[in-house]
Amino acid sequence: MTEPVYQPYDSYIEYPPGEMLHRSQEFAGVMKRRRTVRDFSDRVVPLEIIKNCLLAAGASPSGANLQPWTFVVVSDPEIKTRIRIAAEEEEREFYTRRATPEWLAALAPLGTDTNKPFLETAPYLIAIFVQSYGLLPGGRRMKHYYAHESVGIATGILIAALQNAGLAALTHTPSPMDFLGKILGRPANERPYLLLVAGYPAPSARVPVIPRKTLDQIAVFLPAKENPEHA
Ligand code: IYR
Repeated sequence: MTEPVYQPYDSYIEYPPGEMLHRSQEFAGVMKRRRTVRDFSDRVVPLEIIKNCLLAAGASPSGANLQPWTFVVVSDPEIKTRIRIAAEEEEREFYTRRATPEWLAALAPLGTDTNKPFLETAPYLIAIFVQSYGLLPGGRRMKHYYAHESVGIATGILIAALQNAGLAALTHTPSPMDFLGKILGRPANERPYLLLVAGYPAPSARVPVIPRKTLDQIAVFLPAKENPEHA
């Protein structure tokens, strides 16, 4: 059993309430401008920006701090082509056979189809893997806790970091995604979680007109009970 080692929380910065309000508004503004993009430009994006976004994602909380994620950054055109071919094969199966009419109806407002040119056009594909278990030095397995939740949180922070940096992203989930592990040569403990496409939107990019729920639709504010001790 390893005992915890503590240090003061020196990296914490407290902002005055006015500044907190401003920062929270600004960040909500940045995130409200986020749209899932399907038309990407082939413009080059410096890898350093992607690395910084990955460092932000890597600072996410995770079950028992086991950080059960692997991000594979693909920019090689040949690998992107192989991923596109394999993904489109799955998508053809999905759109013509696997998807229920109900599912296709839910997707209709997004205008998606089997054609995934962005997998070749965008400068980066970030394949995100969940490590279902870890591997200890002697090859023994280390159990991972809440691995999917942890990778979901890290993915959300990565999407926010890309948006904050001024990039567009697309969460792409061809299903099943087993081809990703094969093409990218990932070990048996890693399962594909999501394929994130990142880059500049094409100048001609258009996004569907779809609604966002209002605050009242997504949150419930329970009134605080009067506490006589605090009255
Ligand atoms: N993976 C398919 C279908 C798809 C499914 C959902 I749920 C979406 O939100 C969007 C698309 C595709 O990428 O076309």
